[in-house]
Amino acid sequence: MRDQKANQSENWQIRRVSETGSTNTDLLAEGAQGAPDRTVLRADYQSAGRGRLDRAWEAPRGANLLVSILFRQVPAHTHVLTQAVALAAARVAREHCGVDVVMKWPNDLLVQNEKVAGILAQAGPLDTRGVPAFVVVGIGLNLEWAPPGATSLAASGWTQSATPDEFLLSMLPCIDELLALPLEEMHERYVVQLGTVGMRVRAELPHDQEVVGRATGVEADGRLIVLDECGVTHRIDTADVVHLRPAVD
Ligand code: BT5
Repeated sequence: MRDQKANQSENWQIRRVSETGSTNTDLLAEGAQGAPDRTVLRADYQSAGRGRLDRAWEAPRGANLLVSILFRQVPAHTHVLTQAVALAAARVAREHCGVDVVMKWPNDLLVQNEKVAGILAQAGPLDTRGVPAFVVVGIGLNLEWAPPGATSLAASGWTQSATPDEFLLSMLPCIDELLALPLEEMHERYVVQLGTVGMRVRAELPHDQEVVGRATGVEADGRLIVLDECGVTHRIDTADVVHLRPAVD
């Protein structure tokens, strides 16, 4: 396995490996060994890339961005970190590559309702106050390749291409900027980018349950608010959300 320092900046310790199992798994292990805040690990290829709920994340060697970031400055609501990574990726897709990306709750990036990126956040061990010592946020973003049913920035007609390194190096200062914002402003930016609010959605919950209704907002703690057909409001922590159509009511 090739392992080289790709870049060192003031805030970020960036490493690139040609191949690994999962960059998230690696950084969770490195975090337990004391790896510093804002350690970044990017792989050209993952042999065991992970999605949420132990699903697989696929990408051919070198085609897409596969990267994880370790944060030791963990805010009270850890989802702020995933939101910052998602917002930064959406901004680079738009400003660097010319592709308008919509976010789907909690942290998927879509182009025309097809997934172009997914995020997996995993917490390290909890300290005595119940706060994780660190959080690892991994993003897989399809630059050049996508599986059937998903899309890539290339297939979405990017006006300017980006290599995984170029995309990553553009994202990192955006993450710094977003995490420096007051929490309310960060929340507002997230909600504005979120295509989910105002849509009729199906939220597929754990244990084969589901809620269908209108997504009306997101709580400060990251939970999605869905008003179902019976007028019952649900505050949803964890689910796979399907955008059905814009809500008319
Ligand atoms: C996610 O999970 O969307 C989170 C993906 C996070 C991947 C990154 S890559 C760097 C870091 N290291 C890791 O090991 N993981 C992170 P989820 O919402 O559960 O979506 C997973 C589902 O997306 C799979 O079951 C497939 O159906 C689909 N999928 C797999 N590869 C895909 C791709 N390249 N593009 C779009 N969809 C994909």
